Formats: sequence, structure tokens, C-alpha cells
Amino acid sequence: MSVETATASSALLESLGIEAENSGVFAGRWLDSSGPAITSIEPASGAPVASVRTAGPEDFEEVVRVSVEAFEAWRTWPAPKRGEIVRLLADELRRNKDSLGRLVTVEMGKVVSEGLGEVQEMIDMADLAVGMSRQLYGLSMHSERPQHRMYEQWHPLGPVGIITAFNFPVAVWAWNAMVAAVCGDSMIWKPSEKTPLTALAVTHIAAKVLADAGAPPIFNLAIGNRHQVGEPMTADPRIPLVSATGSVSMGRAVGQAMAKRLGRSLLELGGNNGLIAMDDADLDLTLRGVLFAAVGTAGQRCTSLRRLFLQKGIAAEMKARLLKAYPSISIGDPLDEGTVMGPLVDQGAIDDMMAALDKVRDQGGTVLYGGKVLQDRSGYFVEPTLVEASAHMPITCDETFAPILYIFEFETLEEVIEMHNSVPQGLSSAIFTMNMRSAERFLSASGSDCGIANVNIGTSGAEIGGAFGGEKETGGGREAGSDSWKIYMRRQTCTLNYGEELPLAQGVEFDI
Ligand code: UN1
Repeated sequence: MSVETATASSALLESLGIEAENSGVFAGRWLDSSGPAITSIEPASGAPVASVRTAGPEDFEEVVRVSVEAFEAWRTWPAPKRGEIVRLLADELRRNKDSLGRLVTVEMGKVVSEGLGEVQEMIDMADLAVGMSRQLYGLSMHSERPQHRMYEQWHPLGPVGIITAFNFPVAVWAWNAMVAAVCGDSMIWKPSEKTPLTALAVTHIAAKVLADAGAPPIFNLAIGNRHQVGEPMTADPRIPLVSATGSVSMGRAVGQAMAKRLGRSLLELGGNNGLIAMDDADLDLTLRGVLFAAVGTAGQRCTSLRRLFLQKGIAAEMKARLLKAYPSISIGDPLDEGTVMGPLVDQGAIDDMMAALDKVRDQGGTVLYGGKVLQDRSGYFVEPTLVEASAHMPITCDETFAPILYIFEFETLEEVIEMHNSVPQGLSSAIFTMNMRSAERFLSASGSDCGIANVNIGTSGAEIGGAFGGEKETGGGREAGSDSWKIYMRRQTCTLNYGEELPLAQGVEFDI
């Protein structure tokens, strides 16, 4: 890391209320947290940025207590008034967009345009949620009984646990938090321990908005590992919903713990996203779509492109284009505007990538480009990597959070849809074609089995207006737009008799 970058980060931290040592627990106020300290490391340099004290057992209990109390007050606020608080939060995020976006880049390593994009995603979520606050609609039904009225209404649910991953350290909180807030819930956020500082910065901003507006402390924070925070959260019946984004193994643990106590879970887990390029595809568009999806965020999105399927007629041409484009990808300081690919998040991510590439070689795959760690600098930089693969390689069924792109060839659309759907994950998918029949076949009920299916757009970079999530091992949850808000509320079906008789449903007679 250059000296300039180091200086920039300390100014940044100060502007966002972060000190060299910080409490990692907020329960309406910053607690003097008693758990061990963790250090946030800048992936671009490997250098420590600041330290955060994690949650001790009493700290977590205090967060839950305050969140329950805040919920009891907040749920009585009319939803549009709750929306007004979220609108104020959006204003504050707009004011802090530049510094918060840069902090995302410093702490997580994504390039600055993506760091800023992530804060924009928070703002978009807030704006959407403000509108939602006036549209939490229930249906009304025609009762089968005379002089009866029947309808459903949606009530706030309770304190919600939000577990987020390092790769979208702030946007995924916003997907949940903005919606949960207008729905009348309070929240306990467990961010990744790899990105505690962005969580502190967001919590500072959100807490100020609440305090200035006289709203209850609904945005709370508990930084710690799964023993300190994750397990107590999923075991606690005062928390009716836990929304978790991260690995399949983490999601399995959360899902099982929640199911055991019949609580709700919302899971957004691993992806193994495929892009099908047909012979009739616009190859310029395809190349751009592939590059952003495979190399953007250094392959560390759950929506990153991992499997590229090329139809035989264009396979040689597309591979040649990729082999020409990959060496020109500028890898370096993610704060530098010219950089396209920043570092991986830490040494563990490099080890995972190298282990996956060892398996590629063992399983008969060929590395066409890249595959190496950049040893000429500090930080966790690797080369984006192209692999000639076959459907028989088990490694291609795994999600490796790194810029490895497996390339396959195919002959027919029917064959490739089957190949595409043959992995355990089901998050995002894409087809590039100019043929309407191929596009519609891919989107049909027997086409892509993923939660997201795109035509002539890569697998990553979804807009917040749609419901986000996927099937199979991706966990089945949906966050962000559309009617995803429903999971943050409880549905009540109400039947009201305004007559003088008591007729029973289904024509049942019960005269005594
Ligand atoms: C994630 O990687 O967990 O669609 C979320 C996208 C982003 C969100 C990714 N809007 O790529």
C-alpha cells in the first residue's frame, strides 16, 4: 500500500467516526464490549486498519433486550412515518456516499467504482423502502357467510437478525434493514468479522438519524463470531427471523437452528452461476458481459460468473477474445480509478483459489490463462484465471470465491440447459442469444432453474427492484424488491361478523 493510501484511510476513518480501537457492539448506545478484539486488515496491503472489540455474552443479551424494547415502540409507529425515518437515512447516506464507498474499498478490496456502487445500492434500497412503507398491502376476500367481512393485514414481526458476508459488507444489510425498518421491525446485525469497520460506520450513521428524529434504537449491531453472536442469535426465541447471507455451510447451520425452534430463516447462500453463449450471440456484448461478471469484484460476488458455456460455432472465437482481454485487465490498488480488479479479501481466499486450481489440474482441466498469485507486491492479489473444463470435473460443482472461470463447450440448447442445471446451487444465470426462441426456452419452466435468469446481461449486478435470491443450495430466500417485504412481517387473516346470526363456515350446523 502506498503512503498516500494509508493517509487517505485514516482521514476516511475519522470522517466516519472510527477510531484506532472501537467497541463492536451497539445497543442504542455503544457498549464497552467485553469480547476479544479483532483487527480489520486492508486487503490491498495486508496492513491493519483499526481494531474492534467483539461482543461478550452480556453484551449480546443487552443488544437483544434493547432490540425487543425498540421493536415494541417502533411497531406502533404508522408505516409511512417509519418510511420517513428511512428517507432521512437515505439523505444521510447520500451525504456520506463518497467516504463510505471508499471505506468499503479500503476494507473489502473491491474497486472504488464498485465501493461507491454498493453505497448507491443502499440508497436505492432506502428509496424503494420509503415507497413500500405506503404499500404494505393485504388482500380482502369475499366471505362465504352473509354479513361477514374477511381480509388480511400485515403486522410487524419482531427483532430481526441480519447476518452479512464480507463481499457486500453494507448493501446486503441495507436490503434487509431498509425493508425491515418500514415493516416495523428492529434489527441485530452480525456483519462479517472481515469487514467490521464498514458496519461500524453504517451503524454510526443510522444511529444518528434515529436519535435526531427521536425514533427508537432499531438498528443495532453485535460484532463477533458464530459462537459469540451467530449461535445465540439463532437460538433466541425473541428473534423470530434470521436473514443470513454467506456460505452454504453457514446457511445450513442457521436454517437448522431456526427450524428447530420453528423460527423463520431467509437464506441467500452460494451461487455457481452459468452463462450460455449461443452461436447467434452478439459477441461484443457477450465479451463485456462475461468480463464484468467473471472478473468484477475479483470473482467474489455470489452472482459472479463461474461457468461459461460456449456453443461450438463460436467457442474458438470467444476463447481467443477472452485470451486477448484477460492480460489487459488492470490489477492493482482498488482506490485507483484506473483499476479494474482489486485484491482478494485475505490469505485464506488465496489458499482456497490455489486449492481449487490444484483440483482443476488433478481432474484433467487446463489453465488457459492466469492461475498465479502476484508475488511482486504486498496484499492479496491474484491473476484472473481461465480454465478449459469438462462437465465431469467435480470442482466445477463447487463455489470458489475467486476469479476462476470454467469454460465448457456444447452443441445444442437442450444439452446445455441440462449441463447448466446440473450443479447444487441455483442463484443466477444468463443466456446470450439473438434468437427469441432460445431466450424464451431458457426462461421457460424447464429452462434455467435459478432464482435469477438474464438474457443478454451477465449473471451479476442485479437491480434492487427485483426479488434477489436463488434455489437449491442457494437457500430459497428472497431479499430486496418485489414482495420480499412479506417475510419481515406477520400475516393476520381477519374475519368480522357484522350480522345478528352466527353462521358457520362450510355449512356446518351446530344447534344445541
Ligand atoms: C452478493 O454477492 O451477495 O447482483 C450480492 C449483484 C449484486 C449483489 C450481489 N447486486 O451482483
